[in-house]
Amino acid sequence: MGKSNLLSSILSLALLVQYIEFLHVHGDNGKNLLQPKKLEMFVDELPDMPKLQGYRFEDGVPVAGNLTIGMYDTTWKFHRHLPATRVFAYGITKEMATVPGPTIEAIEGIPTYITWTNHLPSQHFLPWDPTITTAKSISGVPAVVHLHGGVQPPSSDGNSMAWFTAGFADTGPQFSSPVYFYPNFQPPGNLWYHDHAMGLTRVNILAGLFGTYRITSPQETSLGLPSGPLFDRQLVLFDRDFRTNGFLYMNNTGCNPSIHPQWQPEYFGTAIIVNGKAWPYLPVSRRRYRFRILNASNARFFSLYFSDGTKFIHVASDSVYLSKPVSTKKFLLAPSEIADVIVDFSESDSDSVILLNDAPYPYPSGDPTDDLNGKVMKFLIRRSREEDLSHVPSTLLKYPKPHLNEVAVKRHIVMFEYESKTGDPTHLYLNAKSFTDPVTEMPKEGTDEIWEVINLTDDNHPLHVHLGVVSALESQQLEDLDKFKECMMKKNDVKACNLAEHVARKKRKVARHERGWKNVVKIWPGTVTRILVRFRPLSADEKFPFDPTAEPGYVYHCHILDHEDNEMMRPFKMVH
Ligand SMILES: *[C@@H]1O[C@H](CO)[C@@H](O)[C@H](O)[C@H]1NC(C)=O
Ligand SMILES: *[C@@H]1O[C@H](CO)[C@@H](O)[C@H](O)[C@H]1NC(C)=O
Ligand SMILES: *[C@@H]1O[C@H](CO)[C@@H](O)[C@H](O)[C@H]1NC(C)=O
Ligand SMILES: CC(=O)N[C@H]1CO[C@H](CO)[C@@H](O)[C@@H]1O
Ligand SMILES: [Cu+2]
Repeated sequence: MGKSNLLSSILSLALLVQYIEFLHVHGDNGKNLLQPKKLEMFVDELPDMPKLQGYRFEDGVPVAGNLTIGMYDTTWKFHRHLPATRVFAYGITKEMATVPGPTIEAIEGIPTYITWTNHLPSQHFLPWDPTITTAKSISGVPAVVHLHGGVQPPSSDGNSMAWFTAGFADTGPQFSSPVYFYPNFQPPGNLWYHDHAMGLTRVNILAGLFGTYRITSPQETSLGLPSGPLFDRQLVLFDRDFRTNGFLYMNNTGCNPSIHPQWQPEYFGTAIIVNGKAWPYLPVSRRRYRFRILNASNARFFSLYFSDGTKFIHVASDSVYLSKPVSTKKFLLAPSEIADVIVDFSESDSDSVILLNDAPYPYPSGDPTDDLNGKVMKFLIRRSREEDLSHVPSTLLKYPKPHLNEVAVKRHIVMFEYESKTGDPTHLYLNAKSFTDPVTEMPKEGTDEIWEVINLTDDNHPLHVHLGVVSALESQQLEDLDKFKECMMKKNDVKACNLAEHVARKKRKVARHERGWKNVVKIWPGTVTRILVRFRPLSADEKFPFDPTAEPGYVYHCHILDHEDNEMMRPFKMVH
């Protein structure tokens, strides 16, 4: 046995010992699960996460800012009647770490440098799965941060293989620098940062590694929307299950345990958490508020509406403003999608209103919601009316419209799910390729591309493309699906399988509040969805203010975290 073989055997053995120890501690598999109905609703006030400025002032002028944010092994109270829960959380210090992490505030055009540090322990406390393609280290829990919606160079994009452990003791093959550079050379809007380590994203985010990031600009301020810490709030929604002792619960038996001992295709929790509290309440005044609603669930879709029919006025979706406000009574948010809405409580007749959810899970064909996961949070509306100088202008911020005649390339992206003999999913691929297969997509900087995304599965997969912004154009149902799917499973060739013959005539229109530029597009089951991907800034510039062709490139993936980890993610490489 060669030296390196011996070394790798010792490493595998050490990991195995660590893993058996883990199962010993966490192997009760569902015993002592907390009945979520024991948690009284609307007793904790909605917290606001700490804010960090991603810029500094020099002589009264904002200039580039430097932050150091750590990942800590700490605890968090998710409900006043629940013991403190062990979490992994982002913060300036361990004492200041929160779930979600601090909100980072940046200014358009003023760069932010962030040094991300890892203070996580040697072992994870959630059931990761060593049999999927995953980052592994005996020196600690691998982690790496991706700023979702951010336009940043490849080395600062949080490539899944650029992970590192505590003290940078061990690093993934694509790791280059501990300092990340965020140019903020993009329009004002809502972003979020979260863990992106290969094969561990679902467990690291479930453990608490995510937070929001917003970019503002003077142009945005002049719109006159509700503003300031009281009236412009983040609402970060996610779902979790707990044990009676407060521990996070994640089933540690996979759906195909003989193939993948732990991996499950979708995590759902019964308790609905907003800004780190289960079913919180927020006292509000009779006036307009702005809510930036992020779905940070692993797999739960939210279809949100108010108990009294109060409307949402959408002003932006994901990281980009809409050109005009769009009013809805109900809307669907996929994992990692962001809705930025204005809500006017002065229109309400009652003194409280509940934010409800009725999206089946998995979406769209799973179980209906119930009394617990059908409720999100409560707003207590004060009697007195308050002066409200905010307003919603009839036009917001305008960006270049998708131009089909400028399209350089058309690609097909096909979503596959593979099953074991028992019919349970084993893994998911894009274009029938694993993450580690060689790069097949090489978009040219400064161009637009059409991607026809074909969903051959039963789930709605939110597709996320790093660096580029996307715009859904239309989607069409696929007919005679079984035949097409069978052919694709064998040949993986849309031409040979006569895609055109399977596309229904009728086109499904994109919802009005989703017609702008986005970072995540919902791909409905059994459809072909045409999306425009813009590989250039949203300004008039054709080039990014950095070299997007550098290593390690970028990725695109499904944003159901359990899918992304196994392995609904592919690399792409920009070229000049
Ligand atoms: C955990 O998952 C396994 C496999 O899918 C399932 O049989 C079991 O019932 C689950 N346990 C709980 C407590 O849900
Ligand atoms: C901020 O970080 C960058 C990159 O490491 C460095 O070049 C710069 O000098 C730092 N600025 C300050 C004020 O610390
Ligand atoms: C959040 O996103 C997940 C994953 O895409 C999705 O399953 C879930 O329905 C979304 N929830 C809400 C409230 O939008
Ligand atoms: C090709 C394929 O499997 N399509 C499925 C997509 O999703 C729909 C709705 O869930 C299913 O009915 C199709 O069979
Ligand atoms: Cu998916």
